[in-house]
Amino acid sequence: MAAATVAEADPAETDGAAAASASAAAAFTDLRDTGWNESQLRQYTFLTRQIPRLSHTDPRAEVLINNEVPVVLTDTNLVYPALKWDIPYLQENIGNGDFSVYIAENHKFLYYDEKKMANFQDFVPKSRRIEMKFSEFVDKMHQTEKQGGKERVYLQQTLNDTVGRKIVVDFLGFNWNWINKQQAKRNWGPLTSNLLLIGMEGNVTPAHYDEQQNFFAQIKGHKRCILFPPDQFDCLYPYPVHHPCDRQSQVDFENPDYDKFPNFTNAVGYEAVVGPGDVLYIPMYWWHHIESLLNGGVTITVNFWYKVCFCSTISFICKHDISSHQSTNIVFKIFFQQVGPLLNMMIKGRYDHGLS
Ligand SMILES: O=C(O)CCC(=O)C(=O)O
Repeated sequence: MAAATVAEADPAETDGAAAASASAAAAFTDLRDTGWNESQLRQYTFLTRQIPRLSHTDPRAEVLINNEVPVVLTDTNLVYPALKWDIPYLQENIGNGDFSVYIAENHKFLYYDEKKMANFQDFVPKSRRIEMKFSEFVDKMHQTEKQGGKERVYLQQTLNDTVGRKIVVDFLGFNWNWINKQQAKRNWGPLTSNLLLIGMEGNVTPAHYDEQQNFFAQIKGHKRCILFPPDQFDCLYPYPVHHPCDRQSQVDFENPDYDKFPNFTNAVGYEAVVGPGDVLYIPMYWWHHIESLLNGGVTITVNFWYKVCFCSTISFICKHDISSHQSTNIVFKIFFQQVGPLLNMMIKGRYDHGLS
C-alpha cells in the first residue's frame, strides 16, 4: 500500500496469537471490490501489517479475540438494522436530545479530558466541544464543507434514551445474541456505552489507547484503523497521566519529531480499512489511530465498550511484555479509579456508616 508500507505478517513470530493472525492475514487475498482506493489513505512513515478479515464463524477469529489480538469480523450482522442509517434518516428519527459535537481547527481531533484541564493551565485545546441539536450539527457540517477551509466537525455522542422510536427499534435489532456471548465467554464486565461517531471525510482521531475492550462497528463510509500493540508503549510517548491528553500519543504521525520521540522509528502498526457491516475488535490497551478516508464522504460508526475487571487488568500486566513505565501507569490509574474514590469518600467524610 502507498500510504504506509504494508508488510506481510511475520510468520517467524512464535507467539500463538501472532501466528494465527499471520496465517489469517495470508489467507485473505485482497480481490474484493473494496469501495475505496489507496489514494484515499494518508501517508505515514512507519510500517504496517494487515489485520486479518475473517468470518465470525472462523475458529481463527475466536483464537485472535481470546488472545486479545485485533481482527475484522465481516459478517456478524452486529448493527445490521443501522446499515440504512444516513444523515436524512438520522435527522428525522434520532430525536431532540443534545449531541456533543467537536469543532477542530484542522482534521485532527486530539481527545482531551476537560476535567484534567485545571492541572495544566497552559494547555490550549485545538478543538472545542459544543452541545447542539442534531439538525444544528447537520447545518454546521454542510456549512463547514461549503467553506472548504481546514476546520472540521465530528459528532461523538453516547446513545441514550432521547433517541426516537425508530432508532430504538434499530438498536433492539442489533445482534445482541452474538455480542452478549462474546462478552460472557471472556468474562468481560458490563457494556459501558455505545458511542455514535459521525465524521466528515478526512477526519482523524490521533493514536490513543482505551482502558476497555471495544467492538467497533462501521455503518457508513470507510475508516482506516491503524493499531499498535501495548508492548509498543515506549514508541508512542503518551502524555503524562495528569495531562488532559492522558492516553494520547504525543507523536504527530504526519510530522514526527524524531529528536523528541526517537523510539517512534521502531513503531510497527497493524491496519485495516473497515466499511459498512465490518466489526473491528480493538483490544483494551491497544493504541489506535482512526481516519475517515479522504474524499470518502460522511462516516458513521457505533462502538461497543466493555469494562474489564481488576483481575483481568492485573493478568494483562503479567501476560504482556510491557515496560515498567507502562505497568506503573496502569496500576497508578487503577489506584485512582478504583481505590481513589473510596479514599475520596473517606476524606470527604461520606464513609460514615456505623459511626456514631
Ligand atoms: O472512530 C474514531 O474516530 C475514534 C473511535 C475510537 O477511538 C474508539 O472507538 O475507541
